[in-house]
Amino acid sequence: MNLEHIKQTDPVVAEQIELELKRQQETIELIASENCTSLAVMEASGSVLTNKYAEGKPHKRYYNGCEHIDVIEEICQKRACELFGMDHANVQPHSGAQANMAVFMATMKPGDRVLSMDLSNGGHLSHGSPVNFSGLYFDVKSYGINEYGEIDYDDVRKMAIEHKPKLIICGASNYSKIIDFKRFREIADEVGALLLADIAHIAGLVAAGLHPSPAPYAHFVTTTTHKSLRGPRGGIIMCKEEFAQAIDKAVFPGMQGGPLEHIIAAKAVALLEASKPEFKEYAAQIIKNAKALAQGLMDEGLDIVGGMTENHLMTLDLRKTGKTGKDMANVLEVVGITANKNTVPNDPQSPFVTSGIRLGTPAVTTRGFKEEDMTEVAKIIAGAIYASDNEQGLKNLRERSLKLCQKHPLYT
Ligand code: DSN
Repeated sequence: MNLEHIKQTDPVVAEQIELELKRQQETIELIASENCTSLAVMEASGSVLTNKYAEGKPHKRYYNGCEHIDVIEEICQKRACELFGMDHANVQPHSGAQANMAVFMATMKPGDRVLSMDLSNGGHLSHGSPVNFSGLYFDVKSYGINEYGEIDYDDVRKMAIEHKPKLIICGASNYSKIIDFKRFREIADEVGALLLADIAHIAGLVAAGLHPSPAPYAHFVTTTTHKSLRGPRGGIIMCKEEFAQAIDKAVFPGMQGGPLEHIIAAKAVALLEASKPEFKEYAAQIIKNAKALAQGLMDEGLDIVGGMTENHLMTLDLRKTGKTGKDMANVLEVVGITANKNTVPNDPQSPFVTSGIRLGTPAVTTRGFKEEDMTEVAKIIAGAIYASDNEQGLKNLRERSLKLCQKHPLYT
């Protein structure tokens, strides 16, 4: 990676970038929401487009000099619509949270009611957490998952009938089963609600046709672009044509100023990459790797919430080991595996401690990990959890994880 100019101008920042590159190269990344972009995506996001103000929409800008920006943004919109089968795309949201915020703004007034998945059951902060704008300004009712780690659709329906929400949100940050978008739409129709599918986590799987698409059912589809879709950090909103104007207005001038056109270019590149046959193979391997990891962990005697995963992630349930998510995520870091603590259903621990660890395979799959590597990763994880106090044992495990990283080099 060429850092020649930063090194001259700001050696302190340059050094930290180099160290971060080394950290990414030498650790096994199992944070389910992270990935490693292509160099093409990175070049676009570090391009001269960062210099340009382009408030407004293609051909309706508040600034001059947008002729190239317009082409890029239109290509990005078109690719998003084609890949996900939706009528309209706004590719300007800076993040997934802002994409969701724009849908709230386009569809509701403060105080209106939303039905969404509870954060501690796998939902997202911006779906109605009391500490987020969504929970502060809207009346939120939440559904969760049952003891099998699944959404109970009958319960969602019951809640929808009881609470009559204006907006129902499906899609999650930590849910390992296939989401039944059709069922959600039937529930929404029964109570006259609009349906938002937030596919941030599974976007790459949906793009590859390996998870059912929400397109025939959802009025709005939001996503981030940096998770399984493997693009730059950012968000996209897609919707049916009838909502296009309201969505565009909510994004700008509703909540954002100038769009990040360098990131929009990088989103366009990522969307093109995601439309290729190689990406379908990549997405299929993400799922195979997740299943191999889950199987490996269960073979080591560990519990997974809901058992076998159906997508790219899973939550390790540590309750029977007597260890906490917080401590074990730190121990995994010692052995060169990055993951995050996560609550499990009916977690006896607080959200800051937790009894679980969320694990996902998009990033390691990008590096080229295959099923046999995931079985080794499962053994390293289990070894670290069972022998978390054995310093020499952890050192040995660290060497094994480093070997896997060297077997699958990143950005070399
Ligand atoms: N923080 C992301 C995740 O880890 O799932 C969601 O925004």
